[in-house]
Amino acid sequence: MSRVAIIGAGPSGLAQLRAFQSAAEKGAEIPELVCFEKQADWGGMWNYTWRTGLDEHGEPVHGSMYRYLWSNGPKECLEFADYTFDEHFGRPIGSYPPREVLWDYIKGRVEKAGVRHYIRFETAVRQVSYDETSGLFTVTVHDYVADRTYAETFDWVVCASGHFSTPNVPYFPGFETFAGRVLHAHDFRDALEFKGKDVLVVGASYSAEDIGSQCYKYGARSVTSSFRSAPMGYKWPSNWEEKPLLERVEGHMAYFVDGSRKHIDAIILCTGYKHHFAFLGDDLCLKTSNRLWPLNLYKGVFWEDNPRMVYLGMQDQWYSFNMFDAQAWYARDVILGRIVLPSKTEMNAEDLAWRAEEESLETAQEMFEFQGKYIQSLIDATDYPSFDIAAVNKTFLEWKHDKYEDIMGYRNKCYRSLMTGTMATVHHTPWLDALDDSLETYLSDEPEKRLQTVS
Ligand code: FAD
Ligand code: NA7
Repeated sequence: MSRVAIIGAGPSGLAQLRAFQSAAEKGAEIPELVCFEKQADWGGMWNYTWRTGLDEHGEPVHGSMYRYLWSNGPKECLEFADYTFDEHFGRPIGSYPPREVLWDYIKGRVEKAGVRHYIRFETAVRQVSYDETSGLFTVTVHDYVADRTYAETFDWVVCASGHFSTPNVPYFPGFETFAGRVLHAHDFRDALEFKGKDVLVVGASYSAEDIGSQCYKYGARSVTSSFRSAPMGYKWPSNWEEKPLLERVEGHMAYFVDGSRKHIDAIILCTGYKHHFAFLGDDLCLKTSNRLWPLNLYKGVFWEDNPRMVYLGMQDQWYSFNMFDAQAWYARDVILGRIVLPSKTEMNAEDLAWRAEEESLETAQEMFEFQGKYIQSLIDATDYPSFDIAAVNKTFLEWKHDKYEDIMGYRNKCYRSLMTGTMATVHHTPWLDALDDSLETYLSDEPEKRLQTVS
């Protein structure tokens, strides 16, 4: 029997386990699966940790999520086609659930599928190498529970280790003597730390927008966001100012390239992440920036130099959970021999055609439509339940519009499920007033009482 190693039990790795389990449920013979997960529990990024820096075993902390994080897009755009929100919660909920609620949903599907026994927790992958002669991969891991390093061989490796954990940290002159705290978004955990402070966020994408909004919501005195290419351009609250790129800092003063300056207590670098695979050598290692079409991956999944090396979830993400599913189902069918891969030349030609199209995209709408088209091409080839991708694109468009209308209020909006037709319900407390992000409070019927610490 062939053996498949899956690296990581986040949404992508779990999608791979669920894809195989669903085939087995329908009578298929599946390979032996071993999923290595360095954390003690599943859910990847959605499994919150208070830790920063190194974890309890000395491994780099994977988590970049922070307290009070609510979904940054409508849940209707990420819904699993084979396990709906209705099925999980048994009733409609809001469109922008907090992290813990989404984690619960992710767990619900894999608990139902019964795939936990495939996972070796607290086991970090140290090295993956490929032997041309045997055609096998050797995966070397460290089992922290037994404090033992061992190696096993596999026919396929599925790398689902995520790409939002290794921070991209630029340097600005004066950082070494800045009078406040400098941190990257990866290490941000609790906005209350910045209550009453003048906060500078550097960057102009999701993390800058959301971490700045968190700081505003939990009582920062002011928020300044500094962009390199273009401002985010939302209608910010009066104590939020967008500035061009930071030039340098001196004491508590930040200087910007337009010559302006501002008093700052803390700097949060929301400057993105690096695709980083410490366990891979150059022959197997994906090297890319965060973009919609990384090169050398046929179907966005198969490493063209050695297609038995599979990558899931490596694209920049408009779509997330259901895209990982589409990829995992496709990869499963290749591994099961149901789909045969074309020649390397053909794979590469298709890859380059997607890249050329990606490079022609200009607007956000074109970008999520591109990703939707890609997902459609994958699900058309497998038995993953089909869903209305054009309608998901429409929901993305409304979401973009809602954000430009009201950046601090868009999370109060509701959308219809594209899987079940169920309309989301208005949450009992508007997002800006909802300070407790626990599952219990979110799912209760009572409007929230304000957190003692903030009032
Ligand atoms: P991850 O969730 O990162 O999981 C990878 C897993 O691999 C982890 O469990 C990790 O421990 C494990 N791993 C890594 N290296 C090793 C190793 N060497 N050995 C063993 N195991 C290893 N997406 C949305 O759809 N909506 C959102 O609102 C949203 N918000 C986000 C907010 C933040 C702050 C961040 C950082 C991301 C957000 N995302 C959001 C994107 C998020 O990354 C995806 O939703 C999803 O978690 C990606 O799944 P993944 O399995 O590919 O990677
Ligand atoms: P992104 O989306 O990759 O964005 C990174 C941002 O950081 C982007 O605005 C970049 O500016 C900016 N950046 C990168 N390097 C620099 C330097 N040197 N100076 C100034 N600005 C810089 O990462 P995010 O963390 O926002 O989002 C990642 C995921 O986390 C996402 O999926 C969310 O769901 C949560 P640019 O526009 O390139 O000029």
